Amino acid sequence: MTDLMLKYFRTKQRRVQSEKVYDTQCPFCSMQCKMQLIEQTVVSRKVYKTVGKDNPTTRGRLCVKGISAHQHVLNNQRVMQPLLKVNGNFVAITWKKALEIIKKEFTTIQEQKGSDALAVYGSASLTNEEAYLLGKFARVALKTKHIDYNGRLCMASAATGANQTFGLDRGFTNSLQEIPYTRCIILAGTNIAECQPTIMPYFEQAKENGAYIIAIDPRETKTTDIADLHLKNKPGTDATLANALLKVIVDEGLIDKEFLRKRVNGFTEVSRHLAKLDLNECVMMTGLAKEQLYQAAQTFGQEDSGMIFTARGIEQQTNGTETVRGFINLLLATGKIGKPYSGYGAITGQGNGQGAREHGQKADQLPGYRSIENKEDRYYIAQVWGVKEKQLPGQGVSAYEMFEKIDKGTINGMLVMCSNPALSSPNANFVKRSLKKLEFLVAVDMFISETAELADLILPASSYLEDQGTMTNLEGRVTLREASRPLPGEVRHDWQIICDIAGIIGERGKFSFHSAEEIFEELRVASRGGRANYYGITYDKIREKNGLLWPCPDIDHQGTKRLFEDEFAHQDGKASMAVIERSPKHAKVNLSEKYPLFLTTGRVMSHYLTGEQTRNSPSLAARNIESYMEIHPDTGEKYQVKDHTLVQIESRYGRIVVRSKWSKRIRKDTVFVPFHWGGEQNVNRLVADDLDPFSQMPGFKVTAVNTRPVQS
Ligand SMILES: Nc1nc2c(c(=O)[nH]1)N[C@H]1C(S)=C(S)[C@@H](COP(=O)(O)OP(=O)(O)OC[C@H]3O[C@@H](n4cnc5c(=O)[nH]c(N)nc54)[C@H](O)[C@@H]3O)O[C@H]1N2
Ligand SMILES: Nc1nc2c(c(=O)[nH]1)N[C@H]1C(S)=C(S)[C@@H](COP(=O)(O)OP(=O)(O)OC[C@H]3O[C@@H](n4cnc5c(=O)[nH]c(N)nc54)[C@H](O)[C@@H]3O)O[C@H]1N2
Ligand code: SF4
Ligand SMILES: [Mo]
Repeated sequence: MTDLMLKYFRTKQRRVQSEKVYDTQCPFCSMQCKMQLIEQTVVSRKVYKTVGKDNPTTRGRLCVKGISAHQHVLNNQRVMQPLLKVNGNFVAITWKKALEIIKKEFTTIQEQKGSDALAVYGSASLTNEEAYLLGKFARVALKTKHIDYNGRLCMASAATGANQTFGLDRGFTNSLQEIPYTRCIILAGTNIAECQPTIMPYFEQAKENGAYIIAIDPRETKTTDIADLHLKNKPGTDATLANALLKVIVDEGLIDKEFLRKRVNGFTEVSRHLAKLDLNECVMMTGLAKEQLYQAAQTFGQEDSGMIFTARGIEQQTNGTETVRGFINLLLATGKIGKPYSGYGAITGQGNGQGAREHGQKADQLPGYRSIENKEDRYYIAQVWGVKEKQLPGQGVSAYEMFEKIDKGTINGMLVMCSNPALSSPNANFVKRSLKKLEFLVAVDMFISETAELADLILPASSYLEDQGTMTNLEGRVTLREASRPLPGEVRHDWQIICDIAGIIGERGKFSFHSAEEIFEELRVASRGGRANYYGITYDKIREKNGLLWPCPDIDHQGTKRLFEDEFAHQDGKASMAVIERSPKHAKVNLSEKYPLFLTTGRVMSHYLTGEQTRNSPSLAARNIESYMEIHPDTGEKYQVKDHTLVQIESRYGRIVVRSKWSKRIRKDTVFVPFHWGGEQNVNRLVADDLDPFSQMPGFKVTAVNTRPVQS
């Protein structure tokens, strides 16, 4: 909204008795749209409105989720005090009592079972300061190696793929401003129109400027609608597709030999591998026509510039890392990276999906994208934290693997902060059973989520309206969420809660922060010299520059808009091309007589992740009140599934019941179910527990299932 419009909006409100305006950023996706909550008293009644605020990324735009975000925060379902489970019911207790209970339970577990018997489960919806502090808390206060977070279910394959190929992962190698000027765009497994709606104008401008857009998705979506060419492939066949495209590019002589020679390792092995590849077999596996493969490969290869964007569609696969690398291979082979209007972008998901993967809440990671296995990195961080290198624990296990450890009895207590794994994890029935096995579970949340419901203790956390901190958006821009609304009830900030718990278990000295900015000052130093270097970024500088793209190594540095212009981040400065030969673990996604359909999962515009927030937002809940299964009418007929009826979907792992929705926009061998609902509608009860061997990403995007009408 422009200043003029705002003025008009305000003067129109003649009956307004008082008004407060709070600046903040949207609590949902990685666009991190800047916004204001306008709180007015009108005839003694409070009314609220959210409006967009200008900024370099989203120019004041908001989508429907952002506009309605305040509704869940102001909802009376919000948890306002610490809640203790007593005889199966939650009762309100004081913070003092809550912290004493934590001290007693944590200490007992660790005395009896050792430090690693406690685990921490974090989130990429936390601010950088909180994500950083949670990693420090696990290693320094709890002294456990077990910390991981929900980003493992999100962009772990993209991060691992980029790290392996480039030696660095910043999501986008270029800034958003370059998108309108590129000549060819591949959108692989991303539904930006519903998932990052305010990014769309960049792509629409590119289209107006003549860019050719190729979308890869087993379904037609609002995103594929803008494409010139839609490759409607079989789910889980994207690695094969990337290989096939590269083969055509090589066969047609569309490679950039000079670039490959100077800047890339591994092309010889890749081309040898491609020579063995049978295009007809790729056609059969992907379910696409050969002409479509040629059209896509030739256009991408021939254009002067090009960009590839990937998201969860190709990444949430048991070969997600290799698939990402397969698509990056296309950029390397054609020399379309490190140049204007050419590059790669993993379209990160959560609000701080990028930043929260850089500062140490991953099992194998220390702040600044450092490695917990690297001696030098350990020494540096130990010195920043004021501990001995030997005292830092080693590498723990990934998010889902923590539940396996609980099941086996080697993890006995857990702190879950800002995540709802009972609903969002694969093989959700098992995860729920594991959570129930814990001797002590603390959930830090705003609502009694399906995970919090299983907790012994719930701690009330602050929201995007109250909690100040930095969030790194999808282009790698570090932004400052200025949130200043007073804390309601007994609610505390996540960072305060971390400090409070550290304090009560005897580590107050290393966790004596009084503001988010103080934590950021320590984070800056901890990230200094690391790959994700934030040292040159300060709150004042973010305010002045409207955000800065990392790396920003010193105070005079202005941030880095485009990566890899001269060299990649591997030691020899070269990118590393990968031979992609492993096919997804088809053992469990192979269709069979019993499970004849592919199930894929994803999102709808009006809901966010496990829906805890958006289902508590009346305007959003009303748009989609329940889950559904998208199915092609012909497939529906085949399995006696009529439109708009209750159906059962079954996999080797479980069963759910949702309503059918006929659509000609999906492949006939595939059904789609969003994952924003719990209980009987939780699609993750069906998803297998196989993980990508490099990123430990589950295969959310392909499961073999059957479906039938629910008998009444
Ligand atoms: N409205 C809304 N927006 C969100 C979110 C939300 O929950 N709701 N979540 C945020 C988060 S955390 C994330 S990670 C992002 C996710 O953003 P996206 O990754 O764009 O979202 P998804 O719907 O999970 O998947 C994208 C597309 O992948 C397709 N797909 C499924 N299987 C395959 C496959 O095998 N191959 C290919 N090529 N495509 C496939 C799906 O049909 C879907 O259209 O969105 C963020 N924004
Ligand atoms: N089948 C299937 N499953 C998936 C996916 C898929 O595509 N398909 N996608 C995966 C992806 S990409 C993601 S990112 C994960 C997300 O999975 P989750 O992290 O489990 O999902 P959220 O709904 O974000 O959970 C956040 C919880 O924290 C609470 N919360 C919100 N803000 C705050 C805060 O500031 N502080 C605290 N303490 N609590 C807060 C919310 O109320 C909610 O209960 O799901 C994954 N699961
Ligand atoms: S959900 Fe994403 S696009 Fe929509 S307002 Fe929020 S940050 Fe912006
Ligand atoms: Mo995500």
